[in-house]
Amino acid sequence: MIKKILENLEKSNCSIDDPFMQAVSEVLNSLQPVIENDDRYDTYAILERIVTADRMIQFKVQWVDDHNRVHVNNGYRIQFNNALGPYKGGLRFHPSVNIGVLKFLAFEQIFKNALTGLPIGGAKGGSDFDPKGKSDFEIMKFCHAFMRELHQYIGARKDIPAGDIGVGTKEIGFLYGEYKRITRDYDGVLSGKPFTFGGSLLRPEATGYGVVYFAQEMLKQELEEVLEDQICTVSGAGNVAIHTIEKLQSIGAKVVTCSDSEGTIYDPNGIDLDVLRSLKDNGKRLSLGFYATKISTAVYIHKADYPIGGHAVWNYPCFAAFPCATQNELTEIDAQNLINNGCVAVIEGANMPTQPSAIELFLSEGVLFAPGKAANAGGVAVSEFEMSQNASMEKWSYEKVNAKLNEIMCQIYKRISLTAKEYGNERNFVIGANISAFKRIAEAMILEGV
Ligand code: NDP
Ligand code: 2IT
Repeated sequence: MIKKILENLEKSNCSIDDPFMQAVSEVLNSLQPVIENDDRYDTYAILERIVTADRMIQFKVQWVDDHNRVHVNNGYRIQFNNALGPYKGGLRFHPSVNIGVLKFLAFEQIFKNALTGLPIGGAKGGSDFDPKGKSDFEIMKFCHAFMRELHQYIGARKDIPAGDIGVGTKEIGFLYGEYKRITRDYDGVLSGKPFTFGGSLLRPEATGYGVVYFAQEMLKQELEEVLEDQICTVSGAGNVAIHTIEKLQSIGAKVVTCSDSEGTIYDPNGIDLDVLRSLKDNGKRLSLGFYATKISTAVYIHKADYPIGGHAVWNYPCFAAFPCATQNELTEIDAQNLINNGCVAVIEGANMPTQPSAIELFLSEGVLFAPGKAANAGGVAVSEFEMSQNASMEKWSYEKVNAKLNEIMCQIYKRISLTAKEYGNERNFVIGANISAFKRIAEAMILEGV
């Protein structure tokens, strides 16, 4: 049955190297032991329905730059599945954005959101707009134009967008400002808002901090290990990477790498966060090359100077690796390098950063592998806390949000490790995450009827 669904999908509109097909194949191939034991999944055509988006909205975004030139971009919102709660998921602004990328992200989001145990469905959206090199006014004008279309499809109990690549607190502020101007509603329809008008404390940090809380729990339970005094490698230099590095450093780990789309920094003394932030924080997009001009012990490796098929960021000895940049950034060659260099755990901060053959290698070599849909769910979890605070007009303390975030990440680890064991695949957290999320979503779809 699984093979047939994948073939049909391929025939209908997806090529095999489409990231959506990659994400769907991984999930469906995990589900064999579940579907063969419960006829209801077949009766209710759950697999066919779960791989089909409820709706895919595409719109034109027209805006004017600082030199009065007119631009047109594509805008999208994919509302994939709302069986467990209102559609929920981020917006990505990056030139590589297209339907295939957003479908994979929206599909993954359904499963991630289910793993949190919170009442949220899955969605994703964004645009092929490139924020790089744009002034704040241009970004504002683009965000306003984007929201002029998007506002008609979203709602605080319907679909609640948030940030992702290229969309942080600043962009969410511009988007929310326009939403309020158009609708006169102050209902918190976006999460990740600036704190002064409805944002939650800790939302900017939540994904990265949650990744580290997940890693701590997994290492404690599986290996009786801690991250303190351990060498870690991190890729990326954006929101998720910076807060992963910050939390790792605060618990005494030494992070020796970070990267962006142009190259990698290796700093044997540990990444200097102040310098990194001066280049990358809050939407700044200066080259990581400047880091090496400020810190004499650091080395900058431009991607053109590294052999094709791998990435310099994964070629250093480490105890644990945290891919936090983008999809498919960690190849089989990178995985082999990590294993050769003694890495015992890989925890995904980004969405689907590890290529399928690299995951297989980690699993076969006994490297603990935490998939993004489990390990990076802290961001969307705190988004849901923000929705709760907005609905009740409350403001929660930092301590309360942090404690709840930690608790959710530990629960996710527990849920997926128990499920992996229950289905005879101990320590296979890919199978554990996919099965445990699927059962929850499928149950709701069955109970809600067709
Ligand atoms: P940011 O835009 O803040 O940072 C993205 C980082 O990834 C930048 O360092 C960027 O480098 C790098 N990057 C982007 N595209 C590429 C590429 N094609 N090749 C190499 N590097 C690239 O985004 P986030 O930190 O928010 O997101 C990072 C990852 O985490 C994404 O996979 C996202 O989906 C995922 N995620 C984000 C959450 C959030 O709350 N923000 C929640 C859960 C997951 P450069 O500046 O050079 O483009
Ligand atoms: O991939 C993700 O989980 C996000 N970009 C955050 C989604 C959210 O709604 O906070």
